[in-house]
Amino acid sequence: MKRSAIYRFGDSVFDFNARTYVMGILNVTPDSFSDGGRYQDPGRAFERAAEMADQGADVLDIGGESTRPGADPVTPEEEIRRIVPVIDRIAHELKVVVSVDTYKREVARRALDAGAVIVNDITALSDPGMKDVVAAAKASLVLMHMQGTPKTMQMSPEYLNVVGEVKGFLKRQAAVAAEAGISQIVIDPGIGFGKKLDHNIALMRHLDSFVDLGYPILVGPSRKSFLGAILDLPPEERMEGTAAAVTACILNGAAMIRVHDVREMKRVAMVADKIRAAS
Ligand code: HH2
Repeated sequence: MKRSAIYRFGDSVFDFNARTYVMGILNVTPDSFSDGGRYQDPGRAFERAAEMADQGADVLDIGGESTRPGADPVTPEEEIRRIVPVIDRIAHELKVVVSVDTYKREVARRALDAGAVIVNDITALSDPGMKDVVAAAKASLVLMHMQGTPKTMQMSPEYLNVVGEVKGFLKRQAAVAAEAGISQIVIDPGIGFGKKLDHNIALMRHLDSFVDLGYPILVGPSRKSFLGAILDLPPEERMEGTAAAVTACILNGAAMIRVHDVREMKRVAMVADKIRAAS
């Protein structure tokens, strides 16, 4: 079924047929794999948010718990303490759509009250109360695929058919979300979440096979370890690799990219969009 490619996030209209949208990453955490520890202070987090908005971010995704491989979970109270003041200020002072990166219903509820309009759930509704929180707030939902949990997901991820299994999972979870009354759903294959190098590559190479589910596709390859595995470089030197992955994903149907390097990836997306649109 072909669904509308036009989504409304608060006052902002996103036409996913027209271009690829950029989601900037803001981790208000001590331990995220790339920007951990840099934006724990709410003032610095806001400055970084303003900088990304200025660089052309359409959405800012605010997270308060690292989900890098091996990370320990934090309590909802701690996550709320980290992110709610930052979300509140960004939502009131910047002209950007705010997304909250959480899989916990209490955190989502507080973030939505503070001005977030998208819940980015990396567990695609593992918390059974999440769908009702999102539906009640008339918010939008990102459903991401992960095999296992961040603590254990990279130990030995296995698939018989990674593209088919991830697609089937996202289709089922999108149906659950739609049934709960959530009308704006975005799907994400979850690059790096319980996936080996070849799994990540297959998902990006065959991203076009998710298009017929009818939902905008988000991908988050930014600075991830599959790039480190290919290039043998640390996270801060993976920008060119990120650009290559972003381009491939856009040509294969991505509607939104989740990135650290907003200014650079916005430029990459503009060029990739031109090539995608050409006849
Ligand atoms: N990746 C990360 C976190 N959230 N959400 C979606 N929808 N897609 C992703 O690929 C994704 C995500 C991991 O990256 P990051 O936020 O940079 O690091 P950390 O989890 O260490 O905070």
